[in-house]
Amino acid sequence: MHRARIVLKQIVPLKPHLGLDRLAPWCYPAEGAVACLWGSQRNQKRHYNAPVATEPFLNGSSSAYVEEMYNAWLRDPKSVHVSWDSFFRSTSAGAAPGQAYSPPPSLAQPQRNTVPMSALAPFIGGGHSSLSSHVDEKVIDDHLAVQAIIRSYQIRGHHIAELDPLGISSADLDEKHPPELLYTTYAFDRVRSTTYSDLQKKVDSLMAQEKDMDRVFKLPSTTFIGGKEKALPLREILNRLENAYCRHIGVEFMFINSLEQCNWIRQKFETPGIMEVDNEQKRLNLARLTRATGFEAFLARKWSSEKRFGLEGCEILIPAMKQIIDKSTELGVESIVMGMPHRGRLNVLANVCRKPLEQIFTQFAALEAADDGSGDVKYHLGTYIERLNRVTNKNIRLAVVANPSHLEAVDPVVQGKTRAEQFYRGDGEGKKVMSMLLHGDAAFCGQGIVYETFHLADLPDYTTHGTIHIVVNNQIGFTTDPRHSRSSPYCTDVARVVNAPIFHVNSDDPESVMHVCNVAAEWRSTFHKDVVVDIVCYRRNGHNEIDEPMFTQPLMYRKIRSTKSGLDKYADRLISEGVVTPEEVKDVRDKYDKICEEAYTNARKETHIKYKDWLDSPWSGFFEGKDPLKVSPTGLKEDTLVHIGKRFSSPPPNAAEFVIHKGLERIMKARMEMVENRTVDWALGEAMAFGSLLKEGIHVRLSGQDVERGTFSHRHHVLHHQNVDKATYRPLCFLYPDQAPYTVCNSSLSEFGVLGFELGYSMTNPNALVCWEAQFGDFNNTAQCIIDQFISSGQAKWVRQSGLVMLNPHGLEGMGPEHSSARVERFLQMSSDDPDYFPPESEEFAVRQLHDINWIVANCSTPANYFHILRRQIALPFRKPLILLTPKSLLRHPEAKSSFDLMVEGTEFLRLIPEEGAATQNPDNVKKVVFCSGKVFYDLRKARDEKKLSNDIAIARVEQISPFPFDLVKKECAKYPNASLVWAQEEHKNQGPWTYVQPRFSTALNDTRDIAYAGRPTAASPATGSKMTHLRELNQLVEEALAL
Ligand SMILES: Cc1ncc(C[n+]2csc(CCOP(=O)(O)OP(=O)(O)O)c2C)c(N)n1
Ligand SMILES: [Mg+2]
Repeated sequence: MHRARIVLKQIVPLKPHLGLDRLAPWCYPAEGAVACLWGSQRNQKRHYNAPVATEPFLNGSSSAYVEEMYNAWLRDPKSVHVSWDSFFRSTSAGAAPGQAYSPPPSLAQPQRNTVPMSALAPFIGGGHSSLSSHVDEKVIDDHLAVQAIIRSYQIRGHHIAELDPLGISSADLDEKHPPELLYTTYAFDRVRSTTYSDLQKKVDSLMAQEKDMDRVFKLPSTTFIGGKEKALPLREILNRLENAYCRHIGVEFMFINSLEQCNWIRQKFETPGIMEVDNEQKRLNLARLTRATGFEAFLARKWSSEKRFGLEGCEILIPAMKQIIDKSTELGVESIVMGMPHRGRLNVLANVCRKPLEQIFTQFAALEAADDGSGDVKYHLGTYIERLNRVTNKNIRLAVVANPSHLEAVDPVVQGKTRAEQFYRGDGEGKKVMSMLLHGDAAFCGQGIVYETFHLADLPDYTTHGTIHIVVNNQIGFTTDPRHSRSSPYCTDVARVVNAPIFHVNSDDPESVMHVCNVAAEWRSTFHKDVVVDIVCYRRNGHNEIDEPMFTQPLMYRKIRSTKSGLDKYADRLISEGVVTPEEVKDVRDKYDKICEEAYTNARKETHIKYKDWLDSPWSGFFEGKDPLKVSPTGLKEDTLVHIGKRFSSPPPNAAEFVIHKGLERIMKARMEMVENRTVDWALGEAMAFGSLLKEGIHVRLSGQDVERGTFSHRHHVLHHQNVDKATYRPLCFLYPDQAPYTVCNSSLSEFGVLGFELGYSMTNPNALVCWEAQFGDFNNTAQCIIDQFISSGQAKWVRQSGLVMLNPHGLEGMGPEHSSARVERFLQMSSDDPDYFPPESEEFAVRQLHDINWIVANCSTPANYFHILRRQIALPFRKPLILLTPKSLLRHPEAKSSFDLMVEGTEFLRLIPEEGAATQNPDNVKKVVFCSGKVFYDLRKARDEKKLSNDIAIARVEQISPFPFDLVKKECAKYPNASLVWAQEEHKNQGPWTYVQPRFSTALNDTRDIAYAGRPTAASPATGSKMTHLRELNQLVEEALAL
């Protein structure tokens, strides 16, 4: 009846509620929605004071019913059930309380832990005279109804939980009371009221007169509300259900398709007394809340006009995160990787990570940076801390991953980093390392990357074995009301796709918040699955501290202004409970304020800010003692090439019965022949790069859509037994007994999510080659945010390096506008090398350029060069992302093969492959030098040779486009002093490398010679959809390039 009172309290004043309906926020609640709340009044029962009322199984108003039975029995003992007959006989004969009732022999022995039907018979309302079939049916019906009510509370109780600390709107955007949560719906004796005035009149009498309320019902095994009791009166059942599901916690879990997991959750919320906490925990909550609140207040005082995206209105987030960390460490977690947006970030760094306050405060000063990079605003920076958890006395590592403004984009990065940490620690079940992701309500439901990230949750090569998500659900996104920012009832509905339980909780009830945090941590530790804590709160200020929220949310903010802070409410409560004194409360506040003041004084003494203080992934030991300009050799001993080549070309050793597809047998045979002929094609070159790194102890991971076989069926890193399901063999995992692990994994169909994940993976350990391959390069733009915000600019913003390799199949081959271009122009446009600056020529020219640039963009035309550039990623003394354009038709092109001679010791990656043919013999007579990159080289060379122009035209390949090989271009041009220069590309003029290379050629040549363009004209679309047009264009561009 608690619910009834609450609902009635809300509706009787008939005042407008804020935002009751998505389209008409000013509407009153629909009458029908509440009319069914109330059943009919029942006739008053006479009170009966017979001694039987002292029987322990009888209580309260059930004695009224007993009186009826008794009167009937007095009139005619046969008119009541034999059990009543026996009972009244015994009591009349003076049996002691508890001894009078004995079950009739006709009824079967009850099973353990069950309540026999006969035991319930005495409580059946309606004055039935025997346990007739009619009565049986009613008992059953009513029990079924009770079961249904219980189930309804479990399924839908959250809809009516009191989640909004402001009390003005419903977290599910629906003010209606679900009818299945009204016991009257279950027809114990249903008469519907229809009007509010009816309701008003009936309120008091209904409370007192609901007859069914005192009937006792056996509890089904799907509830834990009884504790040790197996049956309860309906009133108590409803009370306990209300307490479990409709107070300050709303639990969404009944969609989970595991009975075990549902029961686990029921138990965590239904067990009587489970939410009680001791005074020590209460004081800890208060202390933590005090620090969280004090931190924001301090910042507001010192820097009142600075944006900091404060946490006011959800300060409870800090104790909540700490509770999760405490519980998780207690359960064995040693490292937590966190991702979070702007809101409350500084507070998290200060009070969760315990980053020195001085470092945080220094960020508010306009100080010079002590190290390289352009830096980032303070509420984006990452951090990494190792410290003792004082509550559990265990060491814990906490990392907050730096992130851009782009909300939720950090999610997959966090997951990848977490997965990598688990991998390197051998933590195959995620017991030691876990991720925690924080979200804003609007972003959580609005950003598709959230969904893409969730879908990695259970994939064998991507799972982090459960993430704890926390939503700071302040019921607003910048200025937008949730009714206009989402179509789902809750902002958390996206989590349902992975069967994650969702705990909505009212931020103003710290103990409920801590309870759901404990349950979330236990859930993850038990089931290793995702879980969501949705803290329903408010935002005390505008979107940031200098924003005026009254422009757009006047009523909400009027309410907020008159709402006491969460800290004040909790402090008042604990004072009234006698847990703390007002002096203690003040003392804790003052102490923290003093800590802040001291740090503030120290921060003012700082002269520089240090970006390195904000590193989220320190690579201890990697940079120390290294010559920053020394690259290790990438060529290999021939023996190694042969060994890897043969292993890669062989079926499982000693497994004659492993049946390989006939087509694959042919491929393997051809590979073996290449090894014997000392040549490699693309796939073999790649395998040798991977295999040799594995041999050197470098973990290699290749991830992306269909990468195991390769989109173009060229790779085949996983052999499938043709007769045994899921029996596979990965040759590269079995090259050497002591090799590093190789992971090759087909990913979900997500670029944004998976590229972000691999980026995160690459951040954990520099001694790994992490590659992501796009199905076609064209699709990388759905991950544009990861490319722009993290890969191209991550080091500059966050002093964080990554050696991630992006493989982007690229080439205009007549496959239409979406299967042709990886949009190399975009990558090049974001390259940070200066087109007008020719760095000093020296031995270290190449490595210095690599050191200084933000990433490397290359289009290799030979397998040997591909092999070297992959190996060079690890040979470098630092890490840079590598954007590779990779071939399609070249994968099988008979000329696109390399000899071992180009891969053995002493060989290296060629940034530019000069002309090597006839033209070099008489360079003064060469009329034209054609520069190009990638596959078009083969078209140009073929046409040139067919035209017999090999003496007249030299063709040079720019393999590393960025950083631009100024030195080698200059040299190649100088070789042919009388030649005209042309850049030939297959991409359209406004695309491809042209706009990048043109000014750099001028710089390389000191503006002494011009370079012309030969290629497709400008276009809006990357490629034609017509095969014929494609061929005509190709022909034209080749003709133009070779024209003399
Ligand atoms: C991808 C993206 N789009 C838009 C923005 C601009 N923006 C910054 S905060 C914000 C509102 C976020 O609302 P919510 O997720 O509820 O977080 P809150 O600020 O309420 O904590 C928006 C739209 C952004 N940062 N990122
Ligand atoms: Mg919000």
